[in-house]
Amino acid sequence: MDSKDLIVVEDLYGAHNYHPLDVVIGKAQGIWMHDVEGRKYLDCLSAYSAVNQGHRHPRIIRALVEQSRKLTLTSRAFRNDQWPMLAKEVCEMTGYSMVLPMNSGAEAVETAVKTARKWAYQKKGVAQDRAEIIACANNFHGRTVTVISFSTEPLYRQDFGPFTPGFTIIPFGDADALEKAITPNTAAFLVEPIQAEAGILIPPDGFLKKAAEICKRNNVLFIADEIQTGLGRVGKLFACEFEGVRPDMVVIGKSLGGGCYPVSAVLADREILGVFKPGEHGSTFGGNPLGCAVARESLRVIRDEKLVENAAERGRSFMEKLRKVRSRHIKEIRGRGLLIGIELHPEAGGARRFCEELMKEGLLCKETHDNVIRLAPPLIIREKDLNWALKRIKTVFKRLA
Ligand code: IF1
Repeated sequence: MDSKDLIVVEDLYGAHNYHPLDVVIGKAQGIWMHDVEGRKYLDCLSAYSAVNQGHRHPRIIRALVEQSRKLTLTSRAFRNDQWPMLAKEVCEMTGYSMVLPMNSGAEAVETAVKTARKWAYQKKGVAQDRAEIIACANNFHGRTVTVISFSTEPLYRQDFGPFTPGFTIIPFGDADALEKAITPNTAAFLVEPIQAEAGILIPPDGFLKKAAEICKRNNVLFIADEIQTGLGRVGKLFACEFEGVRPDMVVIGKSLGGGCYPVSAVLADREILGVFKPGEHGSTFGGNPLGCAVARESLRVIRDEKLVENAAERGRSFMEKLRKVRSRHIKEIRGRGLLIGIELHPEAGGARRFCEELMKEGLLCKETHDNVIRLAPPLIIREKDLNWALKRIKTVFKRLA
């Protein structure tokens, strides 16, 4: 079937909870994707950072295939030989002493919420069912009912109530507001160190550090959602490192699965993740040997190929070059590492039409929040491919001038 037919079939049978660009990808390798007609595109989204190692990384695919020939799933009713090794390796790489594995990002965020609540009752002495968690306006942490209960985006909440209570919202980047929002019942502060969905928003300098200090002073857990920013995307292993902050709990996902298998996790020290006793939490596929083998190799690729360093260097030079693009439509270029946003003036007519033009030039990008073009290629990208992308971006800005 060609693209046209596949789009008709998808729209007929598939629920319409997305509005994708009309490009139908049939295969991909590295930074390149090919549609079913054979047209080639540079992937500038990386499946929202899930494909940081590039599409079908040979080592990750080998780990997937080899593990699938031996053992794929036992459930956690029995032990398997991959989970212990992933647990050890992810802790050694990140400096935490415990890890709890899940599958999707939203599930891992739910796990962090459950952990924080349990910790509040068992360790902090909060009265039953009184624990509060503070989150930020314009957050994105996933789509489950509890997670959208603290979303501030009406689109994500409309007709999905009733919602889970126990969440307070403060403006992103406002440390004073955090301090004021804390009560004796506050269990945790949950934050994305860079708000990606909200338009690649970087908090004011010093906010994360101040927030972490406020949390420490008030015996409140500082939880970083690094699902999108973590594992190298922003040019550090974790975005919190920009301010020297070590969160009490870190949530990771996306590229932990190397772009081929969903793996997420919550990282923390023993005083915190140690609150779980057998039977209190879990997931059929969480910690499964296939996912763990993939995650182990995905982490090794990040380390061996120096993807964190590459994201930092390529990101710096790409952002510099983007800042030289002259267009009356561009309001600001911002980002860290290879998580970059081009914010357009409202008069530009929205980022979507730019993404559609970029697609015609062979660049697949996704707008975020109407006026921001998000650029987030796989972290394996080389300078010459970014130059190729830059040329296409210039062409489109000239065309839509
Ligand atoms: C979709 C956004 C990106 C995340 C953070 C948790 C999750 C995500 C910081 C949940 C997921 C995705 C999911 C994707 C769109 C996307 C997204 F624009 F919606 F916000 F990346 F920027 N925390 N982000 O970014 O992880 O349960 O999806 O595995 O289509 O909803 P998940």
